[in-house]
Amino acid sequence: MSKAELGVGMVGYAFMGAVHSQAWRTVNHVFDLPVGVRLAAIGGRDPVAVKAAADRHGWAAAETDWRALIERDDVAIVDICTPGDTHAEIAVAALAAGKHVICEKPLANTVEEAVSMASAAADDAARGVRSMVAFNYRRVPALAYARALVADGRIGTLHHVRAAYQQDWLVDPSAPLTWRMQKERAGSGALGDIAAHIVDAAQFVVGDVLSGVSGMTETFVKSRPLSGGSGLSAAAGGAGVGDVTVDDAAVFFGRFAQGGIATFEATRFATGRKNAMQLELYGSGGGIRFDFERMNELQFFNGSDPDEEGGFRRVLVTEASHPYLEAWWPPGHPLGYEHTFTHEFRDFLVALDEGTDPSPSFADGLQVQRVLAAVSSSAESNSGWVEV
Ligand code: 4PW
Repeated sequence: MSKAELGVGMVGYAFMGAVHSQAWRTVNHVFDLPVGVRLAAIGGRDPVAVKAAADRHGWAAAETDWRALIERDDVAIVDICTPGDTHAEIAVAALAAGKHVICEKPLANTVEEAVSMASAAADDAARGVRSMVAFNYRRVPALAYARALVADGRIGTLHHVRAAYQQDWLVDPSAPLTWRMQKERAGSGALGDIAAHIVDAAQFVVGDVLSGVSGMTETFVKSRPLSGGSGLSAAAGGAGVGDVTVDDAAVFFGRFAQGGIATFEATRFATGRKNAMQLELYGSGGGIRFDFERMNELQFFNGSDPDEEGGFRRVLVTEASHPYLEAWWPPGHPLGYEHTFTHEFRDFLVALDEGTDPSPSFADGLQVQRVLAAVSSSAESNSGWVEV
């Protein structure tokens, strides 16, 4: 008997749209899943560009109105890859239409929007409509394995977390102003775009949530050209220069609810760093270090090793027994960024089939949003500690 097939309708076709397309195309060819997917329709406002994206990425149809896309009978899953200012409206409408929803991070631009999304998701989960926020770095096998090590007590009682997400694509002051630098579209800058990832990853690996934070943010370049650039750096459009209305960098520290303290650094001005996402954990019995630039490895210090043989050891996370890797290549054959999205969709489809809530839920996305808002509030008012 052929397996059930769910149609996906994806809104957005730029960087994230391309990455998600690849993962939707791949997921059923890698994992043996009880449910299949079909790339039913892709949505975007520009008719020529969205048709080109449909052809390039393998979507059966293109829509220029997201409302028409979510109403389609052949769409059962709505995948939101648009800037943050549209997330709440699309997600709430899609859930109301009975469609399962995956939404890119950060969940929304404000806590209020995230509350409306989490509450719609909770109501709709009761009638079997599922939702998930797309924190893909959770699905790096090494980070999923790090979580298992922590849960197994392999580093003992947690004392310290150090998290950093460093990029440098804005260090050139002539780099154009993109939607990611406009508060009304993106909500915030490095904070929502990349600190959101390390907050989620740290909480995921630790298995706890931040209870309070204190932070500061900085905008190093206050205005930028409105034209030029391409890809991630494509300008928002217009003539002359426009104001940067978000943070270029954010640094903050926080405390976990069950103990342990953490520092976070998110920046687009770390010259020479392209996409360095790092997480370190130190406990009473050991330590773990991860760097996305070596995403197939963990550094693990086992405190019970004899002193003479101590030191961080390189663990190659490429065994079939590591998370997600039973479906991929033989040991020693590494994965990349795009595979984290394949894993994300695998987990989503498994949850749909089992009738369980996928993780991270919109409620989890809301909790991250509250952390980001607390950092903003601390930074803007220069007020120090803010409870989450
Ligand atoms: O989600 C993140 C993006 O918004 C990404 O993983 C990297 O940082 C690449 O672009 C931004």
